[in-house]
Amino acid sequence: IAEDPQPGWTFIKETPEEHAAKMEWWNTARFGMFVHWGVYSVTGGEYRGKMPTNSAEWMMNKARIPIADYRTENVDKFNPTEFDADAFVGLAKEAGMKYLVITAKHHDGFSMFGSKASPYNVVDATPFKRDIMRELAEACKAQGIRFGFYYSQCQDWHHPGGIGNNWDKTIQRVSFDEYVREKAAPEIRQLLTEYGPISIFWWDTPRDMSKEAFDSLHSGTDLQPGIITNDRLGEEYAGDHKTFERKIPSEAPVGVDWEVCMPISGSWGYKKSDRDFKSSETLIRNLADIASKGGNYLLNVSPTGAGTLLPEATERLKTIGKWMKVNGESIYGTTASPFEELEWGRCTKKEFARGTTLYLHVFDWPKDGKLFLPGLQNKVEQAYLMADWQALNTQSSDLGVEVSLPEQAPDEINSVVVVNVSGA
Ligand code: JFZ
Repeated sequence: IAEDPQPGWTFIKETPEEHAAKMEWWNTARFGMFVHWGVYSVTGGEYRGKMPTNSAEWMMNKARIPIADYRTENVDKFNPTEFDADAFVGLAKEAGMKYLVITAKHHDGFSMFGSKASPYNVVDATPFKRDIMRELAEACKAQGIRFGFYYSQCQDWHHPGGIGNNWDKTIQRVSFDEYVREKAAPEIRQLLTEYGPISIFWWDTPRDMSKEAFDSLHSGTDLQPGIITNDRLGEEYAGDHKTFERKIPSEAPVGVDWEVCMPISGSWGYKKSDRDFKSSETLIRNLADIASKGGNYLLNVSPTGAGTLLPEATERLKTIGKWMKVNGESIYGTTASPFEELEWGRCTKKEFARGTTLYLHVFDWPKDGKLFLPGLQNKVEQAYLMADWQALNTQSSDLGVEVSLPEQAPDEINSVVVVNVSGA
């Protein structure tokens, strides 16, 4: 038996050329915002004085909270009056992010939009009554940010046919197929027809399911031509890109489009006690590291029950934005460079008709003023500092190219040196 190039039910509806064209904006963007926001954000991961999990959006499951209690403690109190979609999207834009993906429904089964399939939603079941997905969709459209939905298609701890809730014994079980028919499939169709152009559908998390269930979930995405999906619909489904979780691969993945999703702090959903914020230095270097391997960075933030981000998150996004304003050219539209993790930093690459531009992301500024790029044999046309366009001298040898740097790094976190070379 020959190895099947399209295993299982995976059906490919586009040619490689069509696929590449569809992915072009995504592969140019390199940086997006992930948002975990739901009714779990109200108590910030706390239940009866305990914080049972590092991922606060899992609180209902980890603390085995009955559906009725979850409603009174979280749904009834969800009233994020400080939420301002324009300001929120504006901050993503200021950070240099090109797309935004938000939890339309997480595992707890609560729909953050005016669902017509389930009354367990933000418009019908909370004092807030506003359709958050609509407000964000409109703000993204107005500000030129691509918009996408995260949707937990299998786990649903509220619907009696959803997967995952084995602690609430009051549930009168129905089949998974019924859950798909009644809730998941119609909600997906609604999200993909009533919220304008949707660029991404982010499935989470894969489970075995019947071909019928798979087809009715999957076919929803046909409603948005050009939509990009991740690889978490079902075991049989490759999607358009691979998702890495929390960790950056140490080697560049080949032959696939890929993304790393990572929370800015410890938890995906807002957790009151979580002060595990990654430094701006780590975040900016992560972005360069991922771009140098040809991937996207989907950086998660966690709005509170009030509807705003903590100052720690806002401050970091603004710092990244300042760096991107100067150095964005070294990130957007770049591809993996032939150079692996370099001693002093990373390298991204762009090809032009005139030749190739290498962007050297210098994390550790050399004390002796000599930056060495091992193995580069192309002719160097020019080299300069991205921050101030100051020209730099270079010296080529059999071993590679040495760039002479000024004593002072223009940026303590990541200074970009641009090297234009001939050829590819
Ligand atoms: C899932 C969710 O359970 C979690 O709450 C969060 O939304 C995250 C982004 O996605 O968690 C996963 C899913 C898949 C893996 C790890 C965590 N995985 O494949 O390694």
